[in-house]
Amino acid sequence: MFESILDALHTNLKERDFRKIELPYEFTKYQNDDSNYCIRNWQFESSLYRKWRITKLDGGRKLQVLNTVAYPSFKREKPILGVDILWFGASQKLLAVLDCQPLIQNQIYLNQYCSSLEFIKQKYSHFDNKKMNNIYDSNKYFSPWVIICRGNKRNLEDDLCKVFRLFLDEYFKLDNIFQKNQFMEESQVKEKQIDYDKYSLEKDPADKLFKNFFGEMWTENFVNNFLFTLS
Ligand code: BLA
Repeated sequence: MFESILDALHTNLKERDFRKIELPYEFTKYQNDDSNYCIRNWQFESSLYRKWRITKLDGGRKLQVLNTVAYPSFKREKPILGVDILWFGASQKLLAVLDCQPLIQNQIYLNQYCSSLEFIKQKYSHFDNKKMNNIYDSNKYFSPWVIICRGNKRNLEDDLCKVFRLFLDEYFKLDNIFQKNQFMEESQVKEKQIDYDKYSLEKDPADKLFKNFFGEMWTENFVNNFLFTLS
């Protein structure tokens, strides 16, 4: 599942001269003992992005996940791209979260870097769910325009890929429009990206899943050396 999204992302990164980073074999592809769960990961970098990571978790009919995070270079104050898409087979429920994750909550910064997501939410009203549960703080590294869909198979099949493509376009557009920092110094950007990884490590509900599927040791290594390297 989510192959078309993964293809769109890979194509975009290739066109924009991203370099693929070779990962340790245990991150490239890893399966649990009875092969019910298989995780694959990719990492890229470019002159503008210090790290772009992609994770695809295939749990057959039970669970499908696509997660991707883009960290711009420390020289750039641009938001982090954050995407978490989950399909729960048993309940036939989709959870999709896409955001230009702001480094600071300054109103002018938010308007400048995140507000372009508004038109996507207007166009695809099922993706205009504003409610976050209690895992993350909606005022920390989330924008007021975070795209959230708590949906069904129809949203998955009809809209998800279109929403993802529009979202990616908007995120890349920021590279052309805002080439100079206006709000932050390099050292502050670095500080915020470190804090983002620490915060995400603390909050990410995926940890429990991974430990169940792939064991404690593999998960510790994966979380510290792939997902949240700066933590
Ligand atoms: C929720 N993400 C979740 C949940 C799980 C994952 C199990 C809880 C689902 C539920 O509510 O039942 C799973 N997250 C994963 C997996 C990975 C992962 C498997 O990172 C693999 C790497 N999460 C992110 C990013 C964003 C994000 C980058 O990793 C930002 C867009 C958001 N995930 C996010 C949000 C929720 C969520 C907002 C809902 C929780 C809430 O409402 O507070």
